[in-house]
Amino acid sequence: MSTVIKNGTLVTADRMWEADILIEGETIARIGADLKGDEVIDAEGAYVIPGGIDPHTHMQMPFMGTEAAETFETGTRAAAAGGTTMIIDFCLPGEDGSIKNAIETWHKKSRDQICVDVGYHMAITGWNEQIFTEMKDAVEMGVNSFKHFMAYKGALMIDDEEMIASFRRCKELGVLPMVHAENGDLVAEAQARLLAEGITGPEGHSYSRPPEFEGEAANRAITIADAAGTPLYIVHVSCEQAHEAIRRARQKGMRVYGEPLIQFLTLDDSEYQNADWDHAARRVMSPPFRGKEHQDGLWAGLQAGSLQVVATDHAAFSTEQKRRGRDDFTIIPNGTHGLEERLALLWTHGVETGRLTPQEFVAATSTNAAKIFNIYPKKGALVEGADADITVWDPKIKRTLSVANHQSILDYNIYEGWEVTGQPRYTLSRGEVVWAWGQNSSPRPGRGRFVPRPPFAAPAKALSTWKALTSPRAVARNPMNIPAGV
Ligand code: DUC
Ligand code: ZN
Ligand code: ZN
Ligand code: ZN
Repeated sequence: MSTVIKNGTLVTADRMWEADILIEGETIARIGADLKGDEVIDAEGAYVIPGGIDPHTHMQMPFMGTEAAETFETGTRAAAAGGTTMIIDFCLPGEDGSIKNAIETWHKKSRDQICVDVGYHMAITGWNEQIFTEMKDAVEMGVNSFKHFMAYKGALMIDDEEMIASFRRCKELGVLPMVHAENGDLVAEAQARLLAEGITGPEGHSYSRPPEFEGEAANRAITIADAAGTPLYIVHVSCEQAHEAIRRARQKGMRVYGEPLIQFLTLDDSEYQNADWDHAARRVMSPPFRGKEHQDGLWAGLQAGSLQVVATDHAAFSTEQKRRGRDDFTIIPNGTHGLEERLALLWTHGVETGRLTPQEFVAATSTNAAKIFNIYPKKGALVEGADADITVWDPKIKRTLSVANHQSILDYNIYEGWEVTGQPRYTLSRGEVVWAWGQNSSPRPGRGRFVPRPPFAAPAKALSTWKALTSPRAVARNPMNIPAGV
């Protein structure tokens, strides 16, 4: 079976041109003029782009005493509806502390549910010989990126010594460390002080996590990455302080990547002052939304290339779950949604406003993540041989974002009533149409696949043993083979 996408304008991270795409089976067989196939998809008046990749999601994540409500099924259907054909979800170790078992647990949760492809990052939430050893197993299981929480004291947070050891281990395995950059000790202290002063509402959440706490942690993580000689990916960059740290590191030649969220680009901290408790609590996430001046900085970073990837940190908690924190903002489950809205919002507020070119839009929503996480050009590209993960993007369709028409499991939408311009006319995952505008598509759960991601560099020949962890400072500013230009 072959399919031709005809009459569209192809857009990749670096080009825009008119051509047909011939898909045979699951991959792109040819790109050129006047191609023929068994079936035709009409892309007249539309852009044909690599399917979106959201490298930051949390489906069914056990977190803050509950579990994220979005399932792999509803989440990946929402992804398809929004033009996204791959997510990279975060595995968290369970009570046994085993990261190997965590990956198996995530496979069990996702396998029969996913409608589009997935990959995993692994969270490093402690440090011991078992984790040291199992990181190598995780790499063999197709995980090439390891996230470190510098916040969530008493739960997921690790300290500097543990982070230094883990970054060095990442370096020798040829994989990418990631950080959630917020100073968790300062956050915990601020939370206690605010509660003691009687500030219990969602506004306290944003007071307890100022941008300075994020900037400090970003600088610290960058310094540790520099000492370990490894690149670094900073998730959910929300503010100028963290952005500045990234700019400075890149300026001196370090490979440091920054990920603003679509939420941070479009929403600000006034949301936490809303008199409606539910309204404010539904927007509680960490880091919190910031002031407008930070938003301008993040847009500038995307334009200048100091920030590379627009993600969502999709962690969806229902209103009822949020209400667990009715009397204490510190127990409101942290997380907001955006997987389904990401492309339309970035198109509307980025491309339509002239801030981003269509090519930059593709880079930020797909190609840069594919390069940074080492799945390029299987994903994130329109080239012969690539997976036919393709979105036919219709820049004319207007839609009102609403709980009434979204695919997410959530009982609300933080963008309720927002008008967006641009929607997927079709979303194709490995050659199969999984979403068609206006047709109430229902992609088959379980058709999605896990995509293993190999290490970036060959592992060091003699891997260190658990005992030999305090190796000398080894600065190497370009130690991996992440393709240039991101
Ligand atoms: N921040 C959130 O808001 N939710 C999930 C985890 C995180 O770091
Ligand atoms: Zn985080
Ligand atoms: Zn409201
Ligand atoms: Zn996250």
